[in-house]
Amino acid sequence: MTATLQRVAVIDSHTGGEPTRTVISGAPDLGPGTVAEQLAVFRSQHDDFRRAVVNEPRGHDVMVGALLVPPSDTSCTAGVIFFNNVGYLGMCGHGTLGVIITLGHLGRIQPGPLSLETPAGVVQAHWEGGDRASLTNVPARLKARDVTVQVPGVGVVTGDVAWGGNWFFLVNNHGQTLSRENIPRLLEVSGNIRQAVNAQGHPKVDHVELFGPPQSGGNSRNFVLCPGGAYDRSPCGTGTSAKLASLATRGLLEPGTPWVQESIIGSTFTASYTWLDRGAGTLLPCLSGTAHVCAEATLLLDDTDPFCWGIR
Ligand code: PYC
Repeated sequence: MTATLQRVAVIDSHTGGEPTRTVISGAPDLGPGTVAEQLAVFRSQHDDFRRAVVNEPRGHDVMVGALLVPPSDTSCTAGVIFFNNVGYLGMCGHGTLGVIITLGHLGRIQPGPLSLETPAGVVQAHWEGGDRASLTNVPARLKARDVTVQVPGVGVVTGDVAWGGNWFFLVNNHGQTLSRENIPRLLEVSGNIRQAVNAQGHPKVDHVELFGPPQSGGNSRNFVLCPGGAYDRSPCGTGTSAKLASLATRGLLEPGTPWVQESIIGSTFTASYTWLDRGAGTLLPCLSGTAHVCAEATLLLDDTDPFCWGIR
């Protein structure tokens, strides 16, 4: 059989330890339209490409993909669609920082402001030059506070359902130690919590965020379970945004006051917010952090390879 070899140029980066694989060229044409419309085409017609880029044997469960696409909003530098081992993300904070540092590495942007169109809306960002960037996320809000769930193997847990570009369940009273040694147990507990909260019929929670005391000078440490079962090595940009919504709505954090969120491996994002509509409880989170480019590669997609489209 003659192989059809598709070449896909990617740049890998990590943001506080969490990987982003930015697809530069070689992706399917998703046609015209908004980035949300292009995502619909990606999802319905090219899901095999998503699997090939982020899943084994070329990727792994932690990898988040970022496909650069033409923006429909001409004020934007680029459109970007985020995806992972099991599907698509409306928005991704660490991934946005990774894409900005990648665009800088490619010489496609200069230090200063830029806008990116995502399926969840336009994100304003700023590249400081070097490894530091910031972004103003899509509006965040607290949807339901003090939701109580009975979790098998854990007991009664109370948390908030909040939107930060993805849906989160935010938990303080989980009774677990947030340490790297305890990660297998944290994965089990957060997985059980997600199952229990989703059985209650809230907006489908795709991420669970457990909070504990800071360990390296921040305001709080977190552990974030991602949709495909991996944990976020970064403090999770959309998760930190959801946390701001919870704190702000409870009157525990004033607008403009910095909140330093530590990840389970000790990397940090510094975040703050302004109210978008105080009455409606919507706010604009602003996040800053660092990302580093760590590889330039060409993926080879050989359609005679039985595992060409990923193992999953
Ligand atoms: O930073 O928003 C984020 C994120 C979502 C999933 C992994 N990272």
